[in-house]
Amino acid sequence: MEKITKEVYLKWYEDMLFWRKFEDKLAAVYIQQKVRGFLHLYNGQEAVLAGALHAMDLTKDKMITAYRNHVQPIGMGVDPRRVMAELFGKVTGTSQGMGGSMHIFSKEHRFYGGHGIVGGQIPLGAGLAFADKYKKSDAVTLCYMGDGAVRQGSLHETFNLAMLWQLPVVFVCENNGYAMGTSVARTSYSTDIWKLGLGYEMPCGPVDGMDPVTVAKEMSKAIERARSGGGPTFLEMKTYRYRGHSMSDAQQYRTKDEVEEYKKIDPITQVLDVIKDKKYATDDEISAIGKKIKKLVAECEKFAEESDFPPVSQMYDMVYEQEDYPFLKHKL
Ligand SMILES: Cc1ncc(C[n+]2csc(CCOP(=O)(O)OP(=O)(O)O)c2C)c(N)n1
Ligand SMILES: [Mg+2]
Repeated sequence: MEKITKEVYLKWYEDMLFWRKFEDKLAAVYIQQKVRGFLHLYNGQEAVLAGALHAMDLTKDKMITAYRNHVQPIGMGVDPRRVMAELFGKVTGTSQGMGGSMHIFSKEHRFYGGHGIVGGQIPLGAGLAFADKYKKSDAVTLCYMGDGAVRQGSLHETFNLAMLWQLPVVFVCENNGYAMGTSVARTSYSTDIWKLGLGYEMPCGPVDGMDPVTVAKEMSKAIERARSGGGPTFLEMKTYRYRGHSMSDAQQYRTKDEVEEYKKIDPITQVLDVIKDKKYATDDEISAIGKKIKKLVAECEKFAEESDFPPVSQMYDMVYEQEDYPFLKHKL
């Protein structure tokens, strides 16, 4: 893993703050009904992504996750304006406005979604890794899932085969404490989710998911193991989401005090504290980062707002009809 230098701290601060503000903007435009359907935000969990990106080789490694998926593709290089446009359902979006919030996807940047079926991405992530092994590539797949998703049976089938075939994959559980309104403790006898790896003799362990330094170090070990033919790893990132499960969540399952406790170990604040303590940036430089981010978020909104909705004819592009299936051109 590359050293965690002053530049890395500054990048982490800028990236994580941008992701947070980008999603705050999404929450605001959702209330204005400019974004429809479901909207699941990542606020609080940013260190899991920032640390992972530092450990990855972004020229070849892959990522797949569930529906809390707006900022990961941005981290992997997708134009944030196109991500926002996708959420607005516009033709300039990452899937021409046909996917929406839960289905951000970029083959070019090796971000494979964006999945609404809880745990659906677990076998798919192993499949991506299988393809890389088969093609003798040394790329590694990061396969994310929530604490709710680990209770799907497909996790066990996938873990068994991933170990049997020694696939180059890192399984990451983002344990944010809740699956919708249900806490881990209400559904699990053992709340140490990482121990699920033990049954398959898969290297596994818990990680402080609020600290990007710890995440980067543990991710790096797992990625290097996978890249060098050592097979999969299962990491449980202990993290927290500040907002509700999706936008319509009265959050009666937790107290405001609990949320405030976690905000004391907020990843962005932790990184900013290091920047200030070590004098990596002056107050003016820090506020310049904030202004730059505000401008970029506004640009994303303007781009999405001013883009067109897809033409009606696009609706037929993805519809198959038996007669000439699957090569039928749209009719308009
Ligand atoms: C197979 C399936 N069952 C149920 C649902 C409904 N559902 C959507 S999100 C969710 C909770 C998942 O929680 P977790 O895996 O912890 O992810 P988080 O939302 O916390 O990121 C459920 C039950 C679904 N989408 N798919
Ligand atoms: Mg969860």
